[in-house]
Parts: sequence; C-alpha cells; structure tokens
Amino acid sequence: VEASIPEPQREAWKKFQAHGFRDKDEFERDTVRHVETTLARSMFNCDETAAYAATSLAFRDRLITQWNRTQQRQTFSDTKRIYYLSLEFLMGRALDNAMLNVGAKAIAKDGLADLGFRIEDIIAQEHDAALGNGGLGRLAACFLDSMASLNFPAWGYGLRYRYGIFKQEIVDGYQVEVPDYWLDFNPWEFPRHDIVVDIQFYGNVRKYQNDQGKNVVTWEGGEIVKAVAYDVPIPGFDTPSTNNLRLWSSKAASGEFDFQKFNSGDYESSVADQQRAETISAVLYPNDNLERGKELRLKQQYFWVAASLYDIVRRFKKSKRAWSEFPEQVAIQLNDTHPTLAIVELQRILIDLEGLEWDEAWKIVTKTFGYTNHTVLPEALEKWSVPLFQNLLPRHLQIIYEINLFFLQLVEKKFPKEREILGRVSIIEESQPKMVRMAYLAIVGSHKVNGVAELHSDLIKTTIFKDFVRIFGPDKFTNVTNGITPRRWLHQANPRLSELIASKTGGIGFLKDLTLLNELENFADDKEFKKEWAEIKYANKVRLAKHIKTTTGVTVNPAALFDIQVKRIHEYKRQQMNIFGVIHRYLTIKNMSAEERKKLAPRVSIFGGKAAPGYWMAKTIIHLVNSVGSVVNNDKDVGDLLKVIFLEDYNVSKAEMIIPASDISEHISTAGTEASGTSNMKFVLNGGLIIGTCDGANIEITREIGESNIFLFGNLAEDVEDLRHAHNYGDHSMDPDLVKVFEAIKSNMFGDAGSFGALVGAIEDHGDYYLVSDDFHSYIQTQELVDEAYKNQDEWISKCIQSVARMGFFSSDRCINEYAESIWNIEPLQPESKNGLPKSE
Ligand code: GL9
Repeated sequence: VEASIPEPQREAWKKFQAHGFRDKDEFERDTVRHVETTLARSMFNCDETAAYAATSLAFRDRLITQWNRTQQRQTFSDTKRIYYLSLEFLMGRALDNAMLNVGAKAIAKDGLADLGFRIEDIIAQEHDAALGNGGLGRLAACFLDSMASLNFPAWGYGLRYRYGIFKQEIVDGYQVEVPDYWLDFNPWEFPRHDIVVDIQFYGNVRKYQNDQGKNVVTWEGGEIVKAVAYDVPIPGFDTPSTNNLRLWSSKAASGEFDFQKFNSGDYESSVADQQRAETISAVLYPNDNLERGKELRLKQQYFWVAASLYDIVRRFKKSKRAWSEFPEQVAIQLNDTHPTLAIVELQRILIDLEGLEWDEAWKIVTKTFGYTNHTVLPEALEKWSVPLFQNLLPRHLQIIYEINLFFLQLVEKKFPKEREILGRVSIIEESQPKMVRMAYLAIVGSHKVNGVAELHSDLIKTTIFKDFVRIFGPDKFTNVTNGITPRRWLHQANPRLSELIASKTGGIGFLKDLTLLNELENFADDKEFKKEWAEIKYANKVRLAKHIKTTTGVTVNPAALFDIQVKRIHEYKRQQMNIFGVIHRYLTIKNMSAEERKKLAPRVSIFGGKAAPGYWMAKTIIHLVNSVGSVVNNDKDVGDLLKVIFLEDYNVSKAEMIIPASDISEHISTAGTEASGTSNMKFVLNGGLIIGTCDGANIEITREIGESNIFLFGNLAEDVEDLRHAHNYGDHSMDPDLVKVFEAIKSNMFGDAGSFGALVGAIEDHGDYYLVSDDFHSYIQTQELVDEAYKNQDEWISKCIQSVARMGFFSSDRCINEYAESIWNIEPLQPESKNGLPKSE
C-alpha cells in the first residue's frame, strides 16, 4: 500500500497506461520500437526470429498491463481465489493465442505484412512451452484459458522446468530423445527476483515446551534451497481479465556460490552445491501414467508445493482475516496426487508456525482442498517409501502419521466389526519398506474428490476408492467430465472452420458459449454449406500432406481417408492393435484382385506420440509402426491404397495442424483404462469422426452426438476382469486374423521378427492384459464399416456437421463452471470494462 502513487500524481500515469492496439499503426510502432531498442537491431538485420521476438514483446506489453489491472482488482475486491496446483502445464505456443484472445490478430497480420513478414511464419518461430507429458498437462492449460475467459480469479502454480518433455527424433525407425532446452528466449515469462521463498529439506524435528508451557515443534537444520517466481500472463478470450501462472525455479540459497568454500579454494564443490539446487527444477519427468518413486521427484513436489503455499498464505495474511475464513478466501485444486503434500504443508504451517490447535487447523485444511484423480492404472498411483520420506521431510512424515491415526480412529468407530478395513485404507501401507499412499492422503485431506469422465468417476467409486465411499459417504465423490478450450482447439487450430461456423451461428459467440454450435444442425443437409465444409477439411488435409512430405518424404493422397492416432504411446492405449490392424489390411490388399482393389477406399494411417524413455514396449511399438511403413509405403502393389506414417515429435503445436486434418481418429484403449481422453473431443470438434471403445469420455461423446455418428466396438469395462481371469486360466484362444498378422511378423516381413518378439509375446504368451486379441475382430469389422461409410461422402459430411453441432458440452468452460459451483464455491469477478481493447475477431 505504501508504494501506491498518491491521487494527484495518478493522472500522469493514466495518460500513459498501455491499452490494446487501437490500429495497425500502433502495433507497427511498438513492434519496430522493440526491434530497435529491446533487441538492438534494425530493418537491416531483422530476421523472422527477431520479428517474432518484437511482435511477442509488443503483445506482452498489452498482456502485462491487463494482468496488473486484473490483479489489482482482485486484491481490492478481496474475493475468493482458485489456486490450481499442477506439476504439468502443457501450454504450447503463446503468441497466436495472445493475438486471438485480445482480439488483435487481424491487426497484427496487416501490420506484419506492412513490415515485410507473413504472420504464419512469425507464429511458427515460437518454441512450444512443453511443460507436460500429455492429457493431464494439456487439461491444466485448457483450464487456465477457461478460468481467465470466464473471469475467475485464479492462479496456476507449477514448476519452471529448464527442460520440458524431450524432443523426439526418429532414427532408423527408433525413437531417440533429445533434450528440450526451451528457455533460450522466452518473452512470455517475467522473472520476479523479489519473490523468493526459502525451502527446507532434510534436518531434524525438535519437540519441547516453551516458556508458557506450550508444546512446540520445530524443524531444524538440513538444507535450504531458494524458490524464485516466474510469472506467465494468461489472457482470457474477449475479456481484459488476465490471470497468472506462477512457475517456481530453484536456486542455491548461498547465492552465486558459497564464498567460504570459494575462498578456501574449494571452488568446484561450491559450484556443485549450486548445481544441486538448480537440479530440482531442471527437468520434467517424462512418464505418462507411471510413477517411479525417485527422491528428486519428491523434492520437486515439496519444493513447488511449499513455495506455492507460502505465497498463498502470505496473500491471505495481508487481508488480516481470521484463520477460520481461509477456506472462504482460498480454494486449492490438486491436479492428481502430485501436489498432495500441500495438505500436509498447510497443516504444518497452521499448527507449527501459526499456533493453531490440530482440530481447528485440520478443519481449515480439509475445507480448502479438492483432489482430482486422473487414472485408475495401479502403476500410476503414487506411493513414497517411508524411509525416503523420513529423511527428506521428517516433520511432514510425523504429521502424516498423525493424520492417519485420527483417520483410522474414525474408521474404527464407524466399522468396529471390520478389522481388515483398517489395513486396506491406511495411508501407510504395511509393506517392506512401508509406503505412503498419496491418493489416500489426498482423499482424507480434501472435501471433494472427482474423476474426469462419468465412467471413470464411477470406476474410482467401485474399485480403487470403494472403501472410502463407505467411510465418507458418496457425496464426497463426484464427476467433472473433462473439456477443451474451443479457442485454441477450434478458432486457432482451424480458423477457416471457425469462420464458417461463425457465419451460421450469429458470429463468434459460440467460442464463449459452445452450446450455440447447436445452430449447425440446421445446416447438416445444406448443400452449399456442406461443400464449404468439405473444402475446408480437404485444405487441412493438403496442409498435413505437405508436412508429411517434408518430414518423412512420403507422398500421401489428400483424397484418401486420413486415419489418425496421436497420443502418448502406451500399451493401454493400444497403438499395437492399430498397427496390427494395418498389417491385416496390408495382407488383405495383397490377396485382392485388381477388381477388388478398385473398390477399396484409399487410407493413410497416421501415428504420432512419444514413448517414455524407459518404456521399452512402447518404443517397440514405434519401431514396428516405422518398419511396417517402410514396407507398405514402398510396395508398388499397394500404391495409394495404404500408406503408414509415423509423425515425429508430436506436441501441442503439431496437434493444432494434425487434428483438423483427420477423417477418423482412434481412441481405442482397453475399456476402463483411459480415464477420459481429451483429444477425442478435439477431433470431433474439428469435423472428424471417431472409432473407439466404450471408454472414458467416448461414452459421453456418443450420448451427445448420437450412436450413429461414432464407430464403437469392443468389450465393455464391466467384462474386462472376467476376460483377464479367463486368459490367466488357459482359456485364451487367439483371434484367427490376429494369428495371421503375427505369422507375417514372424516371417520377417517387416524386418527381424526378433525385435518385435516381446510385443507379440505379451499377447500370445503373457495373458494379453490389454485384451488386444479379444477386441481385434470387432475392431477390424468396425474399420470395414468406416471404409463403407467413407465412400458415401455426402452422408459422411452430414455426420460430421451433426457431430460438431452437438459438441457444446465438451468446452472446458462448462467444466470450469462445474468445478466453480460444486467444488470451489466461487463466483467470477466481472472486469470493469473492456478498457481500450478493440472488438475481438
Ligand atoms: C490422464 C488420463 O490418462 C487421460 O485419460 C485424461 O484425459 C487426462 C486428463 O484428465 O489425465 N491421466 C494421466 O496420468 N495422464 C493423462 O493424460 N497422463 C499424463 O499426461 C501424465
């Protein structure tokens, strides 16, 4: 407050406060000024990189002004805030998004043209911010966009990794990982060197009575690492509200280096200390749906959680309210169990540092937190070894034991006759060594637990968290089906389709209320509209075909059916079933007469996605796809009838190009394994149909768009357990078509069969855990239905239009409104005006 400018001087400030671009002159002036001053270049050495930098800085200036105003308004109005804690934010590129969200892309396009650049080339200069693995991280990014667009006072908290998810290169058909150093030049972050938090690790706990005879606990010694804040502005769409994503970077506490060590000649070890500290935020763990229990990962989690809570608590304390009001001011959402330590840390702050009684503190804690579960796969559920915990966070382990004690007492009281339940639900698993079960801790410490699609939310209630539903009652458990932001995934990725939709739905309002897409139902049979629709799809396919040509050298026919499966490579997602299906198709074509071949719909099978570096089976799948591709794509017999493509380095910006080009996309996980999936929503929203299992959000997509607009196949989740059981007891008769596929592989048709032995063996000999053989027949049959349906282009396009018309439910805006109402209990904070912003496009 003391830093506030006195009233008489504020006029001078207001005169020069920045606003949105009034016109292209203003944009050009700012951009040229950044080239000439910030970048110290001129028109004689301004390449595309420099033009990107200057354009971004010009937009950044606008965002940060709006950011400041939004923050001031939130502070003055003193309303509740949401804090979204996520170890991953898969943001992708920021410039295009910023241009569209502040409604100045047309101005920038004209302005850049005046300055001698094409806007597409400038946008393409940006390096993706890839601080995430897949769906979970991208969901967090979509949520940030929605929270800002809906004017919710919300902060994201994460880690500022120096290396995001690795870059994938394909060398001789194998995945090779290359580090993703993305911070060379990042105009979208603001270092806050004044916001630094000391984070403690290791050390000892001391309990004693103070002078007043009160029991106190202190955590002493160990080591200190500094957390430095970096802020990323998050602009809302068509609103001046600009929220904040705060990312923490680790730094040695002793500053540059330890002077004592330096002076005593121990220069190397002083530098080593510094590097050790910086290691904490150095790299994103590249696993998807897998936890490996490494100490550095736990360090990352505590570092990030402790810094974020310090920040949140400090902000609350400025309001001078009573602690009991904390949950009325603060809602913290835990994106998976990764930030579960926040529950323990808040309890520690309240009892050890603020002197509250246990019960009073615990009431505040549990009212504050909500926990989102994103998977039922057992290998993904986080567990930390007690000895490791004891060493790194001794005080937190004590608090966890205490939480567990009170919790188990409650359970015992409720179910006095059931001794076994205590061991089952205990936060501490009595294994060798003992383990802390993070999901159980998250449930016990939160007031709401949600899954991310209906089936998934039902499954967590009936399987992994069954006991907890009995203990806490069913109301603690709820569903919030995932969503996607239509701004990035339609307006930005598919501008022509967005424009066409706007022309029929009364403008761009549908981007803020996606249910307005409903209007399109009236055009599902409109000849002229369908023609334009088909032209746009074709143009998007031409664009992808060009990308395929330049990156793989393979020529594909844009008129062929584009069949796409892009997502992390994982056995449960069953890319192996897809490629076996492709082999089946190849064998079928080879056996056909020329007459029969003529009747076939040409198809391009496109794969993309990263395998975790240590996931050998996933890497084998990539290798098989590439090996099949090199045989099929060079087979003169086959020609355009079948092409097999693996797209290197799938990421957010590539998704923006790939998704609008699909005719059919594959979401074919073993039923019950994919919690939601979100790319299924993106593909349908962009006018592609999907082939999928009854899993995750596919089920709700079917309900919305209608059964006749989706190609569903395969066993149901409720039958999976029995099928697996049958396999393990010898009843595993292999599907005959799949047997033929395996024979082809074993005949070395796609290179040395030995390299694919494990993949085939997992199905033939090791129980076929993901039920590939059980679903193969219905998969192949359904693909034949796809072939048939695609031949009738007229009907196909009608299906696509009708589907898009019914996708309104899957906006992440709907999703955020549900969280706000049923979990966060928070209202939006309307901005004062669209101050200085031009009307959006
Ligand atoms: C995931 C699920 O596997 C997806 O089905 C779901 O759509 C997303 C978002 O809720 O969450 N859970 C999970 O661990 N990942 C998911 O994508 N994996 C990562 O991205 C790390």
